[in-house]
Parts: sequence; C-alpha cells; structure tokens
Amino acid sequence: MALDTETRDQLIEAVRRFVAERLRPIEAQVAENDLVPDDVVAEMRDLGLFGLSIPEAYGGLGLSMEEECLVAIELGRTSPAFRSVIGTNVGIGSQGLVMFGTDEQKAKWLPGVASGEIVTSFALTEPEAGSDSASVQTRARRDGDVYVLDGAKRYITNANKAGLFTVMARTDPDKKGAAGVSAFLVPGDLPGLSVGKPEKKMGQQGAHICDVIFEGVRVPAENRLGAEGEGFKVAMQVLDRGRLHISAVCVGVAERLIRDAVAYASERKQFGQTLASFQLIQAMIADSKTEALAAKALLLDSARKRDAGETVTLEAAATKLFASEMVGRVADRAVQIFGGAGYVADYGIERLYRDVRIFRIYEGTSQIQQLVVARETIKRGG
Ligand code: COS
Repeated sequence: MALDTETRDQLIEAVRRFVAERLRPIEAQVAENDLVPDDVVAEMRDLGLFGLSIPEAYGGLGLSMEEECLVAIELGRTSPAFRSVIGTNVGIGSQGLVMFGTDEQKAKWLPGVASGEIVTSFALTEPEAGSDSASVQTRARRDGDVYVLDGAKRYITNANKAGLFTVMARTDPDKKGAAGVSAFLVPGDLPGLSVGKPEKKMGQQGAHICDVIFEGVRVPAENRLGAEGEGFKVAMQVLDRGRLHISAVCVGVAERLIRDAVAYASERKQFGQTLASFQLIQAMIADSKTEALAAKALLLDSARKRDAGETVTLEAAATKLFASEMVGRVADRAVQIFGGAGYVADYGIERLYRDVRIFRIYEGTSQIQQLVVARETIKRGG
C-alpha cells in the first residue's frame, strides 16, 4: 500500500535526520568494533525500519517498492553496515514469507519480523552453489510430518542474529536443477542448526555473514514455503525484489560520496585555487552526478513498474547491474578527488570505497545480472 505524500515525506525526513544525527557520527566506531551498538538497533526498531516492507496487517509500514527504495536511498547515505541490520527483515529474509506464505505462516512470524524482535536471514548460497544457485545440495528429506535438513549454507547475512531462516533445500535428489528445490521457514533455535563465526571481510564491518550448518534439523512440514519444487522460484522472486533494494542503497551511497567529494573539492586549495575550480576535477564530479541521476531514474522507474504489478526480472537485474557498477566508479572518483586524504582512514572515503565493492557481487554478481538482462531481452524479442 502506498502512503499519502505527507506521511511518506515525514518518514523520509525522520530517516534522513536519524542517519545524519545518529548514524554518521558513529561510522568509524562501528567499523572499528565490527558492531552496530544495541541502542542504535533499538532506535531502528522504534522508527519502524525493520517493518518497512511488511504489510500493515502484520504490524509493518507496508511501503510500496518505490517508497521502500526512497527510504533505502536515505539509509545509503551512511555506512551500508547500518542498512544491513534491517536489510534482511525488509528484503530477502522476509519477502519469501510475504509473497508465498500461508495466512497461518504470516500470522505466526510477520509481526515479530516487522517489530525487529525476530531477525530473518535468507539461506540460498552454499560452498558449491554461488552464482549457480539452482545446484543447491542441502537436502530436505521428508519423514512423516517433518522434513529433515542436512547441509551447509555460506556467507549468510545476519545468520548470527537470525530467529528465522528462509532456507532453499533439495527435496528431490533425482532432479538436479531448480525443479528439485523447495523453500522452508526454519526457526534459528531448532536442534541441529548451528551458525559459524562471522567472516572477516573487506568492508561493511558491523554487518555479519556466517556459515549455517544443518545436521538432521527437523522442520515441521507446515513450514514449507510454497509447493514442493517451487523453492527456486521463491528465491528468484525474492531476489528480483531485493536487487531493487540494493540498487537504492547504491544510489544513496553514491549521493553521499558526491556530496563529500564536492565539499572537499570546494575547500581544498592547490595552485592557489579550490580543487572544484579545476576542469579535470569538474569532469569527475559531472560523470559521477550524471551516473547517479541515471541510476536513480532507472531505479524509481523499475520500482513503479513493480508496484503496478509488472514482472521486473529484467528491470531489477538491469538496475542492479548499472547501480552497483556506478557506485564503484563514483567511489573510485571520490578517492581520486580526495587524493592522499582519500586513501587514509580519517576521512572515511577509503572505507566507503571498500564497503561498496560487495554490491557488484551479492544478490547476484554483475555477470549474473548481464545474463538475466540478456536472457529476458532475447525472450521479449528486444
Ligand atoms: N522469477 C520467477 N521464476 C524464475 C526467475 C524469476 N526471476 N528466474 C528463473 N525462474 C524460473 C525459470 O522460469 C525456470 O522455471 P521453469 O523450469 O519452470 O521454466 C526455473 O526458475 C529455473 O530457471 P533457469 O533455468 O533460468 O535457472 P538457471 O539455473 O539457469 O539460473 C540464474 C538462473 C543464473 C539467473 C540464477 O541461478 C541466479 O540468479 N543466480 C544468482 C543467484 C544469486 O543472486 N545469488 C546471490 C546469493 S543470495 S544473497
């Protein structure tokens, strides 16, 4: 459901203030400690951020895709690790349940997801199934009124906090590809489920990814999400949506980097003039601004199409491809404009440069997005 313009603007303004006053001042501390403090997470809950995309009937804000993207752009104006705290509940961790869950499943889980009491996680990737996600090997064997899960998932965001996982597992070992995969809602406290230590990463300290191991985990059959064999489609539709959300974060970080670069270039003097007065600096600012505007326009157009009920597999992949590559170039130019100051830690530019690198990889690499765009374009005949 879409908000009225006034309520939407108030929400965006509240998030903008929260980012500027609460999150930006602690960016370096969060990166240093690899932890978003509990009181900040509590404030995110109070703002309703965990429930942005959860229907109002279950206690969320029920934002449209366009509205969610506008909020995600605001959250992108600070370290992406903060967005990651709420990212799985708003996106990949909850949307399988929102789109494919039964009324009983939704009533049981969604209120806790919307409030942030339950953190959700999306468990698709495995050691041998990254880009080739249809080849998941985690097994779900039917045994009476339960499925028994065995296997391992890798690089699972927020796994160490998750109370509920959406897990893609193979119910039919005779079917090798997508057709043998089903989706399950797996509570984090079931016996036999264990979570590894958070990985040490290039960037986004404060956001955590871990292995998840399933050893004879008995999941009630009523927790299956969608029909048997439909799990891969559940995952793909969750990702279609998630790719728009990630693109919004890319736009937000790009806007932040451009502002920081312009502020620095307007202050810093060389050869008796501000950097901003040099045309070679201006060219970098112009390229970054143009690309960020283009990404935002593509994003909002794709989000509106999804809100209108269109299938946006192509648009979401194209947007993620463009927006994630764009923010990489913008971050690179920001380091260049800052010069030596862009390379040292004090200014935070090198941190954002590292943070944005993952956008070209997770929720589908740029190469996977190219593949999806090409396939869909060929299917549509142009
Ligand atoms: N929406 C609905 N259904 C979809 C879909 C989508 N976006 N994409 C694929 N499907 C369906 C197909 O229609 C097909 O169904 P049928 O067999 O009934 O026709 C089935 O799913 C298998 O699709 P496909 O043959 O295209 O599967 P592939 O193995 O070729 O994989 C890619 C397709 C590569 C696009 C997919 O594996 C992918 O997106 N990989 C990246 C995964 C990813 O993003 N990982 C990040 C980790 S999660 S943070």
